[in-house]
Amino acid sequence: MVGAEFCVKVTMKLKRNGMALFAAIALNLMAAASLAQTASSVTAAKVIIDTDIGDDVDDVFAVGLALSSPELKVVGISSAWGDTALRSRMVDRLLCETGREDIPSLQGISKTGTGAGAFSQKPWAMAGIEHPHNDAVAFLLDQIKQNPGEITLLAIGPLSNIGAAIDRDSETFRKLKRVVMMGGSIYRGYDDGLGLIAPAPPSPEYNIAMDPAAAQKLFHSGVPIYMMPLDSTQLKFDETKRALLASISTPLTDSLQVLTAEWTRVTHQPTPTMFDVVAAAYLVDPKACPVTPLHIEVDNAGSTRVQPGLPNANVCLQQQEEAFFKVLVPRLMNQRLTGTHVCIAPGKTSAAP
Ligand SMILES: [Ca+2]
Repeated sequence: MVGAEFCVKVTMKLKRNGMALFAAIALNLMAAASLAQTASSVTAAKVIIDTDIGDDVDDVFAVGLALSSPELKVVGISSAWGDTALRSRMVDRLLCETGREDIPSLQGISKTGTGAGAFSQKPWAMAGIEHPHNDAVAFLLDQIKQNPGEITLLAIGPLSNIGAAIDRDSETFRKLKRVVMMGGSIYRGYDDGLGLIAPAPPSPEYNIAMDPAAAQKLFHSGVPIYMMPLDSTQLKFDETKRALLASISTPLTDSLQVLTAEWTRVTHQPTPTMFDVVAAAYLVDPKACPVTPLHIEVDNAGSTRVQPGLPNANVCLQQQEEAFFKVLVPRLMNQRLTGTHVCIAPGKTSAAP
């Protein structure tokens, strides 16, 4: 049974009778056993996540998926763009809630620009405990030096930290194994994501358009790029899936629910779009978004166009709804990540101001 079908059928059963709950739990446990087997039989891929977590809500789903996937070893999480101090504080709280404070949380460059998104999940982030953070760009370059050819960079925000790393030490940056990124718009722009109207024509995509100069440096860096553009990432975490997520309570699923609610309060949208999560899912299972080699050029306005020339990016052009949710949903439902202590600063709450 495929992911979307699985969600619909499980939810319908839950509505019909309680016995089906046990069937759903049994299915989850079987999948969990399968995941554990996978983890023990392969070496986890080393990943650094560079994220503008806190604006749109897809970043925290992407980080949550990475933390829930035994196929990945998250080496560090760096904050990108805008208020990177608060973003790192939000990462700290997420790592505390999920019992993964062994993962370093790094602060990136605090650049901003016209059209930048609002920090919708500020109340949850502000309630976290303040810690000092080391420099994200130095950490990235150090990790590449220590693990040449082994580190995958999952880039799910504007690319300022990446541009700075290339400026600081392009030779070391080239020793990344690859960059897997959400970004760009090849044949499809932002649309309703439902396929009910004709796809919108391509337009500058946020992660590229906030810092086109940094994107240009990345696409000319020589590092293998795996690119998930708007063409393949406008998948909806719809009401059925939200209901399924709400049927269990773990620190991660509770956090995802509150953060989605905070995002909804600011944006007046009920349904998250899984932009960044598709890039994370590709890391777990490439079938979640198969790629095509293309030569991509980034212009100064942030458009990403196919041009003649040797391929410099592997691009996923067609979204794979069933394969994607089959990666995401079981992992979120099966994880039992749990911290061991309070993650909210004394006297603080996550209440909106
Ligand atoms: Ca993002």
